[in-house]
Amino acid sequence: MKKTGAQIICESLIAEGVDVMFGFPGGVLLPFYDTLPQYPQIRHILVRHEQGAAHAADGYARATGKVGVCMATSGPGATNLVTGIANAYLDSVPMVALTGQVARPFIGKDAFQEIDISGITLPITKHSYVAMDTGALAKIFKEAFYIARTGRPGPVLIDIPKDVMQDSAEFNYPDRVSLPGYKIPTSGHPTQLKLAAKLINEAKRPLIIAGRGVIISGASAELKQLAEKSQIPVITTLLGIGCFPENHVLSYGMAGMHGTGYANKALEETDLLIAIGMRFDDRVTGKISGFAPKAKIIHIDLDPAEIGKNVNVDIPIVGDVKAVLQAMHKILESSRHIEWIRQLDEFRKLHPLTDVRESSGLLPQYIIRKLYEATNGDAIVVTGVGQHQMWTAQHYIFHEPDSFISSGGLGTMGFGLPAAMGAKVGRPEKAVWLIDGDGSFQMTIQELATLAQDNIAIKIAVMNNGYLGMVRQWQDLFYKKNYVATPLSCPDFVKVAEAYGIAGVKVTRREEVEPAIEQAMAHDGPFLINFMVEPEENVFPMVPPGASNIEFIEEPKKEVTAWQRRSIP
Ligand SMILES: Cc1ncc(C[n+]2csc(CCOP(=O)(O)OP(=O)(O)O)c2C)c(N)n1
Ligand SMILES: [Mg+2]
Repeated sequence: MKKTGAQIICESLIAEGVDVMFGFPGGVLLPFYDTLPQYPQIRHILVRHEQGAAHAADGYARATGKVGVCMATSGPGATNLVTGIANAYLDSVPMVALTGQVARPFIGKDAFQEIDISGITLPITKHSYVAMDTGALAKIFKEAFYIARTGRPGPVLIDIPKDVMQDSAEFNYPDRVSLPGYKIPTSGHPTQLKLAAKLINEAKRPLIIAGRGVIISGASAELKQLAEKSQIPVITTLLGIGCFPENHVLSYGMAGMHGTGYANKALEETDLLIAIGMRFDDRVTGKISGFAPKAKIIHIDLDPAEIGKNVNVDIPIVGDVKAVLQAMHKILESSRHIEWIRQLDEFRKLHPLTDVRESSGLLPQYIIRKLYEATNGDAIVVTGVGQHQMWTAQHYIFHEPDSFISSGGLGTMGFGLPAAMGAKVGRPEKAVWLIDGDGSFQMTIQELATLAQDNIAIKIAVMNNGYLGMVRQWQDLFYKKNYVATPLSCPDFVKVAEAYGIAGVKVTRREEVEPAIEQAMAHDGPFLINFMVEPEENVFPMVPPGASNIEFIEEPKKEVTAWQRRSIP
């Protein structure tokens, strides 16, 4: 049967199981928006800025494991998506980004709102299409969703000229894709698996470092099984948080720049590092020459491009993490590492996470602990970027995969609010808390209007320190407290929320923390708490930039230590 391009887009979305999309209209999208009401199965959420649409699709995708969909008009609408697409690319998030394009006869004429968005996003998409023919739309959609969600997931762009939406063509949604050049590795090579199993069986001080690949692969159960069978302690990357329950006896938290002291000590002492679904980001390795210096390394990853990219490894295993761990489980011996685990527990005692020290001011660490207690660790927690993000990673105890949603690779301030919105839309049954910074929050604050219009009941905790705190911390530690361009004024967030029709309270004292959290949770609808936190609190431990992980520093030291004098590149 013949359908218009706009109808084919909607039919294709439905065929892919899409029931919600985040978008913002414009001239070239009018044929699409004119058609959308024929398809009430698709909920369209109108954001206030296209960056919000991309981050919302991202948060939705991370919270559900499904492909997130966002849409923007040509020109400025499309360019407003760019940060969100880059964010999804760096964190391997499945997304399909749809952009309108000027009609075909105008392409290449510098027409009004014409921009080459597929060119702009080429390095930050897994794949992209310019749909020049209505008859090809269905095939393009089929492929785009397949590419976005399979293998190492990522964003796929489809740019669609206005007249392609207006023309008609036969519609048949393909039931399979044919992409001969696109190969997805499955189980790892048996020889490599055997070699790895031998090393694991022989290791005295084995350590697992797990990343977001475990979550993407849905391999949390397999990871737990493996760790328990061979009694191997587990640390994670920032984006690996939640892939292994942090209240498990074998969990030693997050490693890297703001990782726990004991995770970084474990990295220093291990004789066999088993890196699973992680990519040795510089924030987790520190100085490469000082990374896991005594260890052989096994690297399990789906993407062969990650093998040996940053760190030389002894045994690479390219394959889907879940399949590899299942195969590994069969050939591994049960073992115990009593001495090693005792040593790690000793590290934990020597280098605890400092949190609730007595302070007249309000400490973000304390608030996050209270949020954990109040939600029983059962919320989806989304963050902005900065100190509050690191404190959340350190002090909330995550039990489940997909419960910590944060911008890792790109470190995008402004990610939090729209991503939390997307997470709540995808998982309405879950409590979703946004823990944001006053700087990050102001970058996409306009999405409060979307929360209000669509009654998206997220709870917002703004850690209001009056600073671009993480940058101020670097100025404090490495630039002689020369606080330039980091003191930050902000509007009264409670009043702003109120103006958008959202309830909120301001909290200045410790005694008010718990009641405010209770009030937020009891409130039917979105709610904001403006926590006026200690302005100059720093995140510790910290591995200074350029240093090895083992050189982490803990409490604010009065004396200037060697690393503080080091000149930073
Ligand atoms: C879009 C963007 N611009 C700049 C930065 C650099 N940056 C990283 S953290 C940070 C400060 C964040 O301030 P805030 O959101 O208030 O969080 P805090 O560190 O105070 O908790 C800045 C400016 C960034 N990560 N993203
Ligand atoms: Mg701040």
